[in-house]
Amino acid sequence: MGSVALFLIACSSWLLIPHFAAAAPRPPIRAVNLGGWLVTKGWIMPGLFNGIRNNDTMDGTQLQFMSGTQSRYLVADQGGGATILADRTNASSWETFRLWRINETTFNFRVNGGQFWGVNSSGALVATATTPGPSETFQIVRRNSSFPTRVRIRAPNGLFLQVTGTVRANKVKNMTSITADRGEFTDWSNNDPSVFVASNVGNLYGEYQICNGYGKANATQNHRNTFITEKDFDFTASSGLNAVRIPVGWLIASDPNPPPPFVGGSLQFLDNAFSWAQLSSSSSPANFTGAVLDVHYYNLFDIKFDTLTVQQNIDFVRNNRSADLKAITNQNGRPLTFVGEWAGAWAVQGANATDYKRFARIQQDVYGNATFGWAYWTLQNVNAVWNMTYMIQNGIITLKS
Ligand SMILES: *[C@@H]1O[C@H](CO)[C@@H](O)[C@H](O)[C@H]1NC(C)=O
Ligand SMILES: *[C@@H]1O[C@H](CO)[C@@H](O)[C@H](O)[C@H]1NC(C)=O
Ligand SMILES: *[C@@H]1O[C@H](CO)[C@@H](O)[C@H](O)[C@H]1NC(C)=O
Ligand SMILES: *[C@@H]1O[C@H](CO)[C@@H](O)[C@H](O)[C@H]1NC(C)=O
Ligand SMILES: *[C@@H]1O[C@H](CO)[C@@H](O)[C@H](O)[C@H]1NC(C)=O
Ligand SMILES: *[C@@H]1O[C@H](CO)[C@@H](O)[C@H](O)[C@H]1NC(C)=O
Ligand SMILES: *[C@@H]1O[C@H](CO)[C@@H](O)[C@H](O)[C@H]1NC(C)=O
Ligand SMILES: *[C@@H]1O[C@H](CO)[C@@H](O)[C@H](O)[C@H]1NC(C)=O
Ligand SMILES: *[C@@H]1O[C@H](CO)[C@@H](O)[C@H](O)[C@H]1NC(C)=O
Ligand SMILES: *[C@@H]1O[C@H](CO)[C@@H](O)[C@H](O)[C@H]1NC(C)=O
Ligand SMILES: *[C@@H]1O[C@H](CO)[C@@H](O)[C@H](O)[C@H]1NC(C)=O
Ligand SMILES: CC(=O)N[C@H]1CO[C@H](CO)[C@@H](O)[C@@H]1O
Repeated sequence: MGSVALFLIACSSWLLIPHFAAAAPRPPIRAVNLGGWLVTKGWIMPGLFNGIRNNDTMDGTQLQFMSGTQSRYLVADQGGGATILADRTNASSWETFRLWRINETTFNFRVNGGQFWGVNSSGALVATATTPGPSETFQIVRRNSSFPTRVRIRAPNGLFLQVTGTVRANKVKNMTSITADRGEFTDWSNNDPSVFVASNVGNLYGEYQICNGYGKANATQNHRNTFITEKDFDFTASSGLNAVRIPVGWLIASDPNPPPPFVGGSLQFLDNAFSWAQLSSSSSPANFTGAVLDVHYYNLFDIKFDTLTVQQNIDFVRNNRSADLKAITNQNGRPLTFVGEWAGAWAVQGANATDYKRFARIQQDVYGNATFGWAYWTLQNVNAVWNMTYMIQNGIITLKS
């Protein structure tokens, strides 16, 4: 591809590396996002989490706990700042606890109001601390791998939480407090007030979770080495794309020592990217100066798309999206407009290859009017429609014609 230029969009969290011979970058950009590479995302590459023990309780997981003896949910009374009870028939936000993961078995539990579980001096479970420390640190002990959601919770004092008192018949609310005073023995039955059934009602799978889950020694190097390689750069260039957009995340600024649990070293991979794009390290990168308006267009993530047919999706792009793009593109062409993310994905079920081709075509035509250009989301992805390599290799997206 000859020499290429690198330029940096000031104040935003991605880099664009063009694949063309001129020294200075020139719109229109026809790019693909290297999403999921330096900033990992679970849905792009779920297999990344396979090596993490207890990967169903990553940092940020939301759990609800049903007491075996009471058949009631644990609740942060008032949503937080008070005691924890075990008397709710239904679970919603006050009954949902968000994990801060210290390691595979050890967590802080954050309640809806932002406070953390702790044990007060009478031995009762409360949610009053606003920052977690050792006395807000609990362990989840699972029965075994056949019953992974049957759990006991070991308090900071080494004893297990148990429900004290019982819910009276016909009473929705009852003073069933939780105390940290149950010993090691359990038969794991519903007669043991220290046994709870945990349900997972929300997960997070991203860069933080990967780094926190694997630990610094061993977190992301392998993925960074293998997910995107020189071959991908050869492929994008030979397919007719003229740039790659690389989401980098704010923490690259503190490389090589980002705050824990993040793992440094992503700058080294950017260096690799520059050399794969045949940008020699001695060549002077051109700075792109001037604002670029970066918009993301997906026919998803809004209920209005749920019921659209193939043709309605296409018409929406042709009419509504082009009007939207026109509205943000001033007559003088400043700021430059960039459809920094789009994809062939939609809510249509059972579409055939022709439908996908038409949808990709209309988007390229409309987004081709963006004055700076566009970038597809993403180059590599386990989901075929989000995987531009797949879309190009299977003729659904065509760039050269
Ligand atoms: C967790 O890891 C196991 C294998 O160890 C895998 O089967 C499972 O899909 C992973 N779960 C997630 C959510 O990544
Ligand atoms: C601990 O919390 C329980 C339950 O809210 C409460 O009854 C008890 O008075 C508290 N103890 C202290 C010392 O605050
Ligand atoms: C719990 O949910 C059920 C079904 O969703 C509902 O019928 C019931 O009224 C709810 N109970 C309370 C106490 O909110
Ligand atoms: C998790 O952290 C706790 C508290 O620091 C520690 O006692 C425990 O050994 C750790 N467990 C693992 C598996 O690293
Ligand atoms: C889990 O415990 C139950 C009851 O003790 C037992 O039947 C089952 O085999 C155990 N499963 C594993 C994987 O250990
Ligand atoms: C973690 O490190 C061990 C030993 O170096 C290695 O075998 C393993 O593949 C690494 N795991 C990941 C996910 O990189
Ligand atoms: C790009 O910007 C940086 C910082 O603003 C400056 O030091 C550098 O000389 C610029 N490079 C070029 C090629 O203009
Ligand atoms: C597209 O724009 C037309 C005309 O402004 C409007 O009536 C229609 O509701 C829009 N379609 C969607 C799906 O928002
Ligand atoms: C694909 O589906 C469309 C309807 O969405 C239909 O009109 C067209 O004939 C189908 N094409 C092929 C090749 O099956
Ligand atoms: C691109 O913009 C031009 C000028 O506004 C307009 O005539 C044309 O229809 C647009 N093309 C598409 C596909 O939206
Ligand atoms: C993307 O698609 C290509 C072509 O089908 C495939 O080789 C590659 O493994 C896919 N990427 C991922 C991350 O699954
Ligand atoms: C507030 C309330 O209803 N408390 C009751 C909870 O259940 C215990 C045991 O049945 C009763 O003694 C409490 O009066």
